[in-house]
Amino acid sequence: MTTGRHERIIPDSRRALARLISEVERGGPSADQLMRRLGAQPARSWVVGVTGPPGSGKSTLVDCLTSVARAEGLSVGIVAVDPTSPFSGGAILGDRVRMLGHSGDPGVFIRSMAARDSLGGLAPGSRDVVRVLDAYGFDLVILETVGVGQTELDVVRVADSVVVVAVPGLGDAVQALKAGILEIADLIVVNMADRPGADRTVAELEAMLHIGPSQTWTPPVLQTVATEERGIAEVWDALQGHRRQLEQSGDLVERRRQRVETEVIELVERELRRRITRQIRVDGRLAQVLDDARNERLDPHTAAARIIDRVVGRQ
Ligand SMILES: Nc1nc2c(ncn2[C@@H]2O[C@H](COP(=O)(O)OP(=O)(O)OP(=O)(O)O)[C@@H](O)[C@H]2O)c(=O)[nH]1
Ligand SMILES: [Mg+2]
Repeated sequence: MTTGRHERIIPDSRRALARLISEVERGGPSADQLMRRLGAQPARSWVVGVTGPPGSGKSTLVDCLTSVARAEGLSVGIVAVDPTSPFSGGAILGDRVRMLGHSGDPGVFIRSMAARDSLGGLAPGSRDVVRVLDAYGFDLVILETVGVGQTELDVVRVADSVVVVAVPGLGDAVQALKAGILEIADLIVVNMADRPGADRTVAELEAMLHIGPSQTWTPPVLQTVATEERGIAEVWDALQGHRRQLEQSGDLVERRRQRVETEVIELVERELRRRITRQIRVDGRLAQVLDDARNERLDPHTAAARIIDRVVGRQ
């Protein structure tokens, strides 16, 4: 499955791949070097993001989708971002246990990683991990993130197709809309349809979708019972349909270009933040500016402008 171009960087064995990913995940200069050596490769994997509230059945659904993909002969790389939220009790173990069905399969690679961003954002290294899995040659890469805070919105920065998982009842559909999640959904799955209220939740979600601006793609709202593998074929078909639409409309290329642009900007921001933080530590004048702001001798805007002028130069 190794691509010729990256043979020296991307290993053949799973164990070596796992080590490489750990290195990427740790971040820092060596991860940065590694990602540079990987080069500007065209994305080849189809990246599907699965997000939704804690415990909505995302991992179970990912497991089902993996089975379908394997039956079609596709190799699958899975990244499950472990939440750091208080709702997450047992999630790490849960993911591992449920995914054991595929653990002996050489066509499936499963990786759990921590969402280190305390604000609930996507783990900074997850995009790089997806890129490594892509370079390794997985046909399908699935990224599971828990929809808490920003994470569920961040997944769109990595995925080609975004599946939002909801569950029946309790106004969850409305909650989801509040988080702005419907705007990023390419497909909405009401899982646990064996529970009461699934039809109503579907109707609510569909009604919300129709309020939005007219788009080239209206996200289908589907029902599943992931534990019984019910509705999975329909989800898979809808995903294929979305992919075809992305390819035919040219949106896939556009999405990916947009993502790379965002990534570059984010890398610049991160590096600048690192430099500024470091310089404040070693440069007495900068520390003084900060101190003046803290003690209200200087307004925050002026203080920020002075720090920027000194670190990156005046515009
Ligand atoms: N009744 C019912 N239970 C389900 C269904 N899908 C999943 N579950 C159960 O719901 C629980 C949570 O499922 P997970 O797949 O771990 O959910 P998750 O969204 O990945 O959970 P987190 O990663 O912790 O956010 C498990 O006990 C599953 O067996 C379903 O369709 N119906
Ligand atoms: Mg899970």
